[in-house]
Amino acid sequence: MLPHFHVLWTLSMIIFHCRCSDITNVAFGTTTDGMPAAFGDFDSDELTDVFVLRNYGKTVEILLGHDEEPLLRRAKPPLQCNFTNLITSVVPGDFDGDALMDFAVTTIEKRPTNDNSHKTSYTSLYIIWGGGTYLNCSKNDEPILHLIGQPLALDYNQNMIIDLFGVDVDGNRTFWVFDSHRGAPKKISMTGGPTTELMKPHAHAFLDINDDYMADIFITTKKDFEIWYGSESQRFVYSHTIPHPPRAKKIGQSVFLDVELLGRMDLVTPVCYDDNCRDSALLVYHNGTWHNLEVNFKETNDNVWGFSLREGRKYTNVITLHCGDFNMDGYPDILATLELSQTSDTQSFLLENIACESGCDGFSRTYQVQWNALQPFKNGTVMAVFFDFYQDGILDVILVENNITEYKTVAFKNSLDYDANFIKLMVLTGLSNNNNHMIDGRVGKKRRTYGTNLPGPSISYRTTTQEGNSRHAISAQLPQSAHFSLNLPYTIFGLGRTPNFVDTLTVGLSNYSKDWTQIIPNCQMVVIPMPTSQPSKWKAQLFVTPSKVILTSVAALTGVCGLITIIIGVLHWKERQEDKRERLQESHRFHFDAM
Ligand SMILES: [Ca+2]
Ligand SMILES: [Ca+2]
Ligand SMILES: [Ca+2]
Ligand SMILES: [Ca+2]
Repeated sequence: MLPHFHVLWTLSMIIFHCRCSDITNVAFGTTTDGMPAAFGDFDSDELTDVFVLRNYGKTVEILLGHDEEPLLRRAKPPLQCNFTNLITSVVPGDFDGDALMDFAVTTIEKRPTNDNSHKTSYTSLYIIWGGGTYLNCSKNDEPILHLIGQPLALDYNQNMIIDLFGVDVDGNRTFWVFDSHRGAPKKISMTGGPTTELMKPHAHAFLDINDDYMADIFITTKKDFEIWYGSESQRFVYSHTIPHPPRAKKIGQSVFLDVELLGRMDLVTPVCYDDNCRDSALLVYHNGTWHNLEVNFKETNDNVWGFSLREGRKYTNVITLHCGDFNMDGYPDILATLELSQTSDTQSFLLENIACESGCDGFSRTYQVQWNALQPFKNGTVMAVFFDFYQDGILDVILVENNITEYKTVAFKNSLDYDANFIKLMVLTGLSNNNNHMIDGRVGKKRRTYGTNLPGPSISYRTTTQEGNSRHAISAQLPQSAHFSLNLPYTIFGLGRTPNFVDTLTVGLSNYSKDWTQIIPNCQMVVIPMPTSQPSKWKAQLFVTPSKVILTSVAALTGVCGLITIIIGVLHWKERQEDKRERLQESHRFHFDAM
């Protein structure tokens, strides 16, 4: 009886799978001291890897994604580089066009407390050249360039080699354009517009703002926000400024989101109307004015929370929002870290995008703090960011917990109680290199890589919902790269319960675009936009992910088969017993007859 019970128990575990949300062990194993700094698929196996900082922020290491536990683990030998100074940012990208992922690392020297001039706090930038399976750590005394503050990753000249934008040591706005020679990048000044001093920390972004499929630049300055439109001939042309939100004492990191699910990128900015953020708000810039979404930060017990902003602290030194569709209804949700006071524990919360009943400055959507959505993770979380651990299109969450002195990563599994549909899409640089070794694919197939993280593409879809309404959504890939913005290298669109095909999916970059029609939901799509100027030749690789319903059906079917086998076995055994008995009776009868 015992083995049968065991089988049934296992089956029920598969069917009514565990709703445990804390998957730290499954996700990280014992490596929980790596602070997430950036995402990218370093080894080109289609599983996203995490760039983490260890050793008090002086070592950068790549935790490779796996499809078995632990889902993120150290490579053997470890993919890591050590620095003498504190690492401030990590920017993955292909900086030499060999189709393999490299990454930029910025470090900063702590300046003496009595020195307020920026001259002593140069940022040193190093490029770590990647070889697919190994790293070429650069020497600490040989940074490739110096700058002030952190850079923004973009592709200045649309050659799929990643370039950088920032402030040079003389205080000028500068592009650093990389080529295939792995030498010092070409310096190009940004000219033809305002020269206002840039905000530090900044929330610069590289994305298509005016819907021409050419990525533009959004720049945060000390006075206002600037928009520079991308153009084929002159690269970037100054367009206009957006005023800072009026009366805001603190301005957090802006993000671009399709808040109302109308296929429009809105500028969303967290602000505080007082110095210590007891009076926090989430604003959206639309039609020339700032709208207050009137987010209610008051808990049911009357505690009023505000954005956490603590100078010099990991992750909370700026107000950062991390975006993704948590409940797969199509509307982008937000993860933010809040606090009750400057001395209380901080806590990261889900801000769910919900319909606005009244108010919200005329906006049809607002955000509602879900106080318990990330249970059991509560006190002391300083950062939360979306990550798809199981490659199933459902965004889970990586959190960082701070217990007095220690920082520790934990993982939260998002268990939706319904079968939501999605589309997951990643646009690669499309570069390939015949000199590269073939890479082991996940299904044992060897293949060449098609490049890596690409900032700037715009991704949108149009479809008709089950209710017959048309729906248009838009997203930008990797628009930001500095100050732990932790953008994922792919886009996930939640489609709600709509199991229909998506009518049109559009990918646009470098002034070109391509439509794909009738896309099946629950597929993961990788777009290879090569050659850039001939969209008809752009390729898309599809990976279909079986939905939960199918998996449950398979499990149920297996269960039924198992049950039938057991019944057959039992009946068979009974029949044999009966036969035996009959034979015995027969033989008895025979003896009796013979007598
Ligand atoms: Ca990988
Ligand atoms: Ca490279
Ligand atoms: Ca370039
Ligand atoms: Ca949502």
